[in-house]
Amino acid sequence: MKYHRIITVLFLFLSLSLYSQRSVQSLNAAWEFTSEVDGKVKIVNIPHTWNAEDPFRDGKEYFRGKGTYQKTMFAPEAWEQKRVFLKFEGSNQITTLFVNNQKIGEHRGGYTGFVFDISEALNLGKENKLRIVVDNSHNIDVPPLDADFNFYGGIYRDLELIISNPVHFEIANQATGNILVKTPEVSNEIATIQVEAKVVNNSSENKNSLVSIDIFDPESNSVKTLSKKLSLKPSETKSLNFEHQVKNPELWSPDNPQLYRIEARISDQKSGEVLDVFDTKIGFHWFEMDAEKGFFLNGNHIKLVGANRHQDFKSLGNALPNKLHKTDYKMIKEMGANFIRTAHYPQDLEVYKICDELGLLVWSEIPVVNDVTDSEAFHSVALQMQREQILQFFNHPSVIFWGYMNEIFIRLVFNDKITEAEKEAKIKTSVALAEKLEIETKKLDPDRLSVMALHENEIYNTSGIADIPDVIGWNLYFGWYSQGLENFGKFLDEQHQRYPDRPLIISEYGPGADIRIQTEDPKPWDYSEAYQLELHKSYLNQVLARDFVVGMAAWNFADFGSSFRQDAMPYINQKGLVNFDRSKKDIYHYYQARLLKAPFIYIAGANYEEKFLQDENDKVKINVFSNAKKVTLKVNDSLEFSAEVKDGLAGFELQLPEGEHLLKAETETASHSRKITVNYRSNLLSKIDQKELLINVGTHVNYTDPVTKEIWISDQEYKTGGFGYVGGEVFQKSGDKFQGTASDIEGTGNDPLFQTMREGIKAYNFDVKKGNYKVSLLFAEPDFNASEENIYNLNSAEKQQTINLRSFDVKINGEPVSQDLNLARDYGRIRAVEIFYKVKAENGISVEFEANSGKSVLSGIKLEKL
Ligand code: GCB
Repeated sequence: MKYHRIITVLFLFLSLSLYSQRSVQSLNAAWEFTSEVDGKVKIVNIPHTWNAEDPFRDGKEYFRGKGTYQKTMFAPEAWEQKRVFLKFEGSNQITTLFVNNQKIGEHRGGYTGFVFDISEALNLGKENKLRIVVDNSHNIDVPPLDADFNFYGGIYRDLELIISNPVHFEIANQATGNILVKTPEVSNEIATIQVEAKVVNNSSENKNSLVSIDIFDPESNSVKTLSKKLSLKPSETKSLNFEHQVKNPELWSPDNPQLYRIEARISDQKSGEVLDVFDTKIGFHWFEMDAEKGFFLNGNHIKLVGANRHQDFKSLGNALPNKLHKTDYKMIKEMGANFIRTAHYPQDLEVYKICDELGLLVWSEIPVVNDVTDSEAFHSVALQMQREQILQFFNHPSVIFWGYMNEIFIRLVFNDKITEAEKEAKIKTSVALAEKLEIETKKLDPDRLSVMALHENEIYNTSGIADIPDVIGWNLYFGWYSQGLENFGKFLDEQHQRYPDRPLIISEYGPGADIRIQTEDPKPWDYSEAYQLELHKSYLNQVLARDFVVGMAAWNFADFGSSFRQDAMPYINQKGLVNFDRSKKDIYHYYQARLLKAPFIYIAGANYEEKFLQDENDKVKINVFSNAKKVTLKVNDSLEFSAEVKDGLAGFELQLPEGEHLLKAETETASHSRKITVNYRSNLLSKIDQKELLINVGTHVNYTDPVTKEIWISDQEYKTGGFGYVGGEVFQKSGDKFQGTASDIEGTGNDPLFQTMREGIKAYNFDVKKGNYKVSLLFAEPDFNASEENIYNLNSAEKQQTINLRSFDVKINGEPVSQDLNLARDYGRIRAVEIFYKVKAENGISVEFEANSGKSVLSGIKLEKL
């Protein structure tokens, strides 16, 4: 008991002594939340968004409007001598704070932090009413106006209550309490530190204090203490500057991210009482950019290779606990990357901290994406965002680029209704804004590089906008939105030749990939993991072959939510190297093989363990990713093969009998195993008693249903004695995309299975033995263009709204089973329809399709023995 009391007293003493300085605590728990959606009161915790689900259910119709958070907070009398602040790390996108019904302030913009001083509005010794109204409606004066990601509304990052002494380092401004530490000159021998601290006196008395700066090295040894006396009049704020030169600094780099610590302190001159303490970590480095040779850090050349990262996560929207932010960046580092772009907005503070610690170089940018409003208000919010990101993340050595625009002309280029005059005006206001942002960036931070990302269009050159920043980022999608992987390198060479003084970086590239879709014969837009590998491998090689290309950032580290997308998985952009829940796609491991220095080996095909070969003469293709020169592959611990590794990949072609096989890939120092199962297509009908046969009609890819685990194998033409289609052709909505239709198929989660189909098909035959069978046919009426507004997908074929109703009869072995089957009329367009028929077969099964109008279609077929 006694012991317990001592602990309590000690605790009180400790917390009081801390409390006499600055107290920072979260104010995340238990807010009463209501939104305009239903007006119902819910109790929620921050981080919170009201859009965690609806963008994935309602697409573009997801709720954008107002949400209100309320709670009461008791303000003790002891706060009489204090200042009280609310610090928001991020709230999307216009946030208004009321305390006891008095409006304290409003903040515009959803991706940077901001602080409100609520001291004057509080009733001490009483409960106080806090009300925060957050609005994520489209607002023409707040960027982003339009983008390929969801604008999740809510207070989605931590909310802090800060209680400070009246004399403190400034908290309520755009830097949200950050003290700026500059390192203008760094070499191996010496590093200059300049600390700029603003000290505020919020009291009604003159205050004499001592401000000191302690510098600690990465091993926590004190390097230097600097101090200055400061006298402040009531309500006065003064800036203090300190400078010190550190000899033989331990430099920061991705391989060796050494961090120094600065502790800034204000104490009362007379009593010595500590009034405020602020801690920040810094790193020493210097860098240069050369349009011919690329990026140099601390005198060493570094090819920047990494990824872009969106901040949302499956089922959470953008309201992530800090742990998940950290996990993402750890995964990026473990992939071997040294570079990250926080596309398309500043991210959680935690992100910059973890990048400092892990050694990841950062391109941080503000969300001026796709379009600009020609208004003073829009320009000023954009400028404010840039100021906030620079001031808030200033000290982080990981940041090397400040970005301020992404594909700013893309809306313009795809808008055929815009007049020439309107176009000119748009270009003018965009260039004017870029110029202002450039000036502001350099004014605040002359030592870092400015950058913007462009899409593949001449308008960036002709408008002059590409001449404004230090570095140009190209978002290039050759092999996806435009054709030909090799055109990527050609485009870069041409740009470099025309603009030899312009440093170029590849700010985005990548195809959509869905782990349910597998093939050994990849084609653009089939969403297979194999095509993802082909594209990334080619881009990596083309960048590594060009010294003048500063680096590359894959689009995207993870799949992310995008309400207007109708890809293989509706409402999700699937260009991630990992899935929306961060489970890894194969390509993640390919990057490991290309980038890691530690021994690495991985047998590709985590989602492709069941193989369907033609027969015993056919071969299984196995890719092993490794950074060794040579790898061996053991099969069932008996056979052994070896192959050279080229571009991180060793390819094996194995002739294997049907059944399960254990593969073990080895180098001298690493190994990896995987089981595969081999099936021969030539035997599938004779084994129909044991296993049903499922065919993904109208496509060259296998599709795995993630729920039933059924594998729908790629289609084949009928040959006597086997199974397959007769007549018709692969349905492709647009010529160069092997995708079928891009629409969200209603009534199924297996969209890709229904999106691809064979049109004009005459029959599907199975040469099976006499018996009772069940034949299931899968259909979807594709003639409806739902992706019209997907500006990234548009091509002329897609623009045509073709709504042809089609009708056809289905017969099985000559017997009519469905007559005048009109999918649109009977089931609706873009809806998954599955019909099974029970069949008595005497001598094989032939499912025949006969069109009455338009062309027949078939998406899938399943044969089961009854
Ligand atoms: C881009 C955009 C990015 C999109 C990406 C895509 O160029 O900058 O926001 O998500 O393309 O996947 O189309």
